Amino acid sequence: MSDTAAPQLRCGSISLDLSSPIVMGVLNVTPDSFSDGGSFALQENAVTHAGLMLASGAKIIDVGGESTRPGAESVTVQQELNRVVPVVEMLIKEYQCLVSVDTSSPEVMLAAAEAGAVLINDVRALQRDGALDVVAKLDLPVCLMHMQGQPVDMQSNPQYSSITQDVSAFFDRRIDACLAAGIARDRLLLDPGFGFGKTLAHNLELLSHLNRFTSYGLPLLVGMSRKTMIGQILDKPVDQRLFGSVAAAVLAVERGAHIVRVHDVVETVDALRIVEALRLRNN
Ligand code: 8Y4
Repeated sequence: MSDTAAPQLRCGSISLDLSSPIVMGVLNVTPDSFSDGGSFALQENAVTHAGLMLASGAKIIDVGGESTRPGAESVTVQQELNRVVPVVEMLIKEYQCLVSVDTSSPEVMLAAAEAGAVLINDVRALQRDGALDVVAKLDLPVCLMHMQGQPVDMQSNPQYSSITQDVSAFFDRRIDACLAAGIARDRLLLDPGFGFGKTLAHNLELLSHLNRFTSYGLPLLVGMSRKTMIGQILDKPVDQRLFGSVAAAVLAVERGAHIVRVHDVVETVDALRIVEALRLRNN
């Protein structure tokens, strides 16, 4: 197997250069209460926030309408469509930016792609009925993320014989399933899924050995921003995890991550520019 990912990722008509680290900005369109996410105010707000992230150096905006936080309840496909599709449309119209859609529903993948999304980010790695076929037809890049269990119960008692081996075996199975469904290998990205059915020890082992996953020769995406693992190490609530999250992003890129999914774009972009300066100096 090759040890270097393709330096370019084809996303629709745009080619993303992965030879330096890419920041993906998180755009949640999940209302906390009172509305179903279809409200115009919430959508306007989301678009403004995306504009700030793009101006700060985010190269991709990841739009999600399903909360996959530990213990989160599931949403209907219609709720997800109402939340995600108008925002994708507005982002393309306003900024002509690269939009990724964070979804596991084939209906949402299709509708978001029609609205202009060029990357599918699926925390369930195309395991829902119909998802493989839709992505094969769309011919868009797709991120295959590892998760043990489902969001509602994934943190109850995560267990592995060896986390890196288990995650690799999962990647092997999902890559095979994608190829069998007619998805080209150069459409795939991999993500070990920090926090998705993992204890702190599991997450640290994954981060420590992240470079093992570069042997697939596929782009690696990671998300640790503000997550519980950062909170556990720092013993701090979600609004005080900025510096820890930035450190985690730096460590991940040092270990081979190509794309980092983050909330705090300015800070992460600056930190990664330092990493990049040293990398260029040493090459
Ligand atoms: C505070 C902040 C507490 C964030 C929890 C969270 C990933 C992902 C998520 C990831 C990829 C989250 C959609 C979870 N995490 N997609 N999505 N990789 N590819 N939780 O790690 O941010 S949502």
